[in-house]
Amino acid sequence: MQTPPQAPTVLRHDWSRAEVRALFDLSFPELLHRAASVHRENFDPAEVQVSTLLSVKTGGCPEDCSYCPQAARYHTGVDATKLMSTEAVLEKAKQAKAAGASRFCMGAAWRSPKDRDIPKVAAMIREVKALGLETCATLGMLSGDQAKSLKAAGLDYYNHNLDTAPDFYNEIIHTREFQDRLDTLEHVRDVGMKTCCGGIVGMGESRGQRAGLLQTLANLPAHPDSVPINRLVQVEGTPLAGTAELDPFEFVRTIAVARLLMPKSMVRLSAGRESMSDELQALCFLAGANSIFYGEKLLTTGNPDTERDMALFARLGLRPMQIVETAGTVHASIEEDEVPAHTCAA
Ligand code: SAM
Ligand code: DTB
Ligand code: SF4
Repeated sequence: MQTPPQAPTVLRHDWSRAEVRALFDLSFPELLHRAASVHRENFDPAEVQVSTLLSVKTGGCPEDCSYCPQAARYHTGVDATKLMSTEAVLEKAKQAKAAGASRFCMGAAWRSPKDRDIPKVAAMIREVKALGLETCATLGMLSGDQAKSLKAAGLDYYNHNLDTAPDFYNEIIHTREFQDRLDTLEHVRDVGMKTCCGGIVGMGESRGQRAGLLQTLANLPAHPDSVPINRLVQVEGTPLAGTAELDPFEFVRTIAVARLLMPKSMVRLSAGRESMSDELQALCFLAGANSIFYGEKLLTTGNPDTERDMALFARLGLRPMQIVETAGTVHASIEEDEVPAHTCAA
């Protein structure tokens, strides 16, 4: 069977599900070749952006996300904690910076922050930013005013995932709508903050639904600046524990298609790395992943040891992306206006 021809196109926001599905259906070598080509047109393929995560408020969440160990309704052994102090967060951020991270992401197990929480998180953001780190937060749904306050505190990125395709969403989450997620992303974009938005694969969705997730992400009014692709971390006690494992090559395909659809975005090889072989991770970098979570813990579950990651970077000739500091702002070394108007294979 003939593969679809490779035609250069501009950044697109009008992908059909069939077009995205056709990319998934390419032969593995053809798909990886196209993704690797688009990757190097837009980035130095030896550079990987490195983010460290910290759970600043763990567990006790009222939502019912079927994958999540922090939902209060599942018995996962995660103890609920209060919001951490700014001092304790700052200490962790200093450690992350010393270990080589360029971005520090603060996560809270909230459906949405209460207005009274915003000044506390804003203080954390100001202090972390003063260290010269890029700042990211993931706190649940945000109102326009909350987004404005976080932006004013110096928040660079807001992480809010679509998680899965619109037509699989109701199998996974019942306590908030897909549209609620789109609304939060709009509030974040409207105040000029960068978006970090992706999803989880390996939750029992079909290939067509993986295509649907990536199609929805690429068709947002602006491509997310960072696109985390998480492989489900199965946690005992959550409804998704025991789900059939996703074929590792299908995970690599998902990374490759994300790279093709969103050529200028940082595609992050996110949760699930701890149980991946070095060879599988290398395939993900070849497929266009150029960002990772770094540090022994994600929010509540494990991540590879920093020693293992450093050894992998050395073996693959990869290096952490440096951040550039300009007046009042920090950003990764590759800026939109420095990269060529990219093309992508469709
Ligand atoms: N509570 C906030 C929210 O849901 O918007 C922010 C934190 S929440 C833990 C951030 C993201 O982590 C989720 O949207 C989901 O994509 C990811 N996540 C949570 N549990 C996961 C798991 N077991 N495996 C993979 N990704 C997971
Ligand atoms: C994202 O897409 N993945 C991260 C981050 N954004 C917040 C979270 C992964 C969480 C994995 C399960 C846990 O450690 O609790
Ligand atoms: Fe709560 Fe976020 Fe976990 Fe959903 S993903 S249960 S909103 S912490």
